Amino acid sequence: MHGLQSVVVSALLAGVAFGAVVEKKQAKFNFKKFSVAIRNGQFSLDVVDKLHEATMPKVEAWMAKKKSNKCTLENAAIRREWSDLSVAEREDYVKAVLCLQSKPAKAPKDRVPGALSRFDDFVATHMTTTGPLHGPNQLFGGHRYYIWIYEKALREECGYKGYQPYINYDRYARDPINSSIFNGNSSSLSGNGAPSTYNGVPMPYRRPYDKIAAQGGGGCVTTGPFKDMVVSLGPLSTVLRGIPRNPRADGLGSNPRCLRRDINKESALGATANYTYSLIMNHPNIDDFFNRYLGMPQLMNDNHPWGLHNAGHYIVGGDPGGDFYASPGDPYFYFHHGMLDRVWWIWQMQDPEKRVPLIPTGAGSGMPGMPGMGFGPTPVGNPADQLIDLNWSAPKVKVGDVHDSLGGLDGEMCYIYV
Ligand SMILES: *[C@@H]1O[C@H](CO)[C@@H](O)[C@H](O)[C@H]1NC(C)=O
Ligand SMILES: *[C@@H]1O[C@H](CO)[C@@H](O)[C@H](O)[C@H]1NC(C)=O
Ligand SMILES: *[C@@H]1O[C@H](CO)[C@@H](O)[C@H](O)[C@H]1NC(C)=O
Ligand SMILES: *[C@@H]1O[C@H](CO)[C@@H](O)[C@H](O)[C@H]1NC(C)=O
Ligand SMILES: [Cu+2]
Repeated sequence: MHGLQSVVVSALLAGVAFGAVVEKKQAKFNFKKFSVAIRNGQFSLDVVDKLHEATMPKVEAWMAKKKSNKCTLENAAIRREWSDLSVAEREDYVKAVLCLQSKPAKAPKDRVPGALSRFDDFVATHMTTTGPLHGPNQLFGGHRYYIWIYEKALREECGYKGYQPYINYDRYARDPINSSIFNGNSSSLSGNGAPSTYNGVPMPYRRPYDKIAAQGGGGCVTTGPFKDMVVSLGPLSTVLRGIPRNPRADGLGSNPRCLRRDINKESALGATANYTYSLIMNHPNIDDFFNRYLGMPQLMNDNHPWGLHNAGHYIVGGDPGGDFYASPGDPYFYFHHGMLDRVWWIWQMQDPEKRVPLIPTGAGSGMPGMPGMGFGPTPVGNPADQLIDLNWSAPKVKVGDVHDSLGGLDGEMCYIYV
């Protein structure tokens, strides 16, 4: 089912008045009307949401002009913000993730004995491809493809009818623990970890704030749908102490343990809408945008100078969420990278013709915000032809083929954010 249609159906099930759109679904795309119909009225539009809306005419003009394939705005899938889903839709999403966690792994057993489920296949893939996937050429496109493949698995293997939700950090930054995403009830992604002696995350070279202080969690998650989840792969570069070591040096052995988190408001406050807006609008150069996204150069005399990527990761931190290699082992990962993908998309759409093909080079990145972050192998030849290799999880694709979320992969990749 196509995006607009499936949202129409689920919005109807959720009791949202949506008749006009049902009748006119073949008519010209009307983002404004559409977005109003599916938003959670509890949240007003933040400055990035407003920018997003204001950008849609550029998207429409570009789609009308570019050589079309089968992807159109009318049939594009729609990725929505978590709180814009109804409670029933949130539960459907959670059910699909639990389903993926219950299906047998496809990763080769001899190479990845620690992959216990289809969900773990994705974690393992991220671990075996961490280097190239985080090089400047692939960080954006590689993660776009990775999330898209995960979304496909939820839909095709677990019957999920929606699309991958994203987290608009700004909605939760002031009280993440009490939010629809982390309050620990049945329609959340589970809650905080139990108290522990966790110290927080060093954020070197930022002064005077060079650490995301722990906020009291760090132990096992005890509430919500993922409280009994078995984390098996890793750790490889954990921010927590006292995690049992993986039996294999590459972290791919089986190491069953609980999901640990420190839901962290101090981290989240580095991802409020004003930071995101500034990231998008004040960095027209692709390398500057890439660097700021990763928190480089390090901000001085700023209360929350982490950079959007770090800030979003350490809202949960913990294990494996705070592990550079194994972080997709916390189901939250896909919400965070969904938002990052939305941010990149809004950045691209400020000038689609020019910006869609742009690939960061890594120039001027200075000290990395996380170990290895932003530093993959130097590409040989045209970076757009570099292959994104997700091992057993997906066919290899060229970086340049996933830069357009509205028509990449010959039109197979076709989605927008609302
Ligand atoms: C969550 O909300 C409750 C009551 O609404 C409040 O007492 C508590 O302090 C809040 N928790 C946090 C971490 O802000
Ligand atoms: C869980 O929390 C969310 C956010 O506060 C709320 O909308 C929902 O009704 C709660 N209950 C259930 C069963 O999900
Ligand atoms: C965002 O707003 C906060 C709170 O007002 C402020 O401390 C911070 O410096 C702002 N950040 C940016 C990038 O404007
Ligand atoms: C996965 O892909 C990476 C990147 O191409 C490659 O280096 C690695 O050997 C592959 N690993 C496995 C287990 O196939
Ligand atoms: Cu990653």
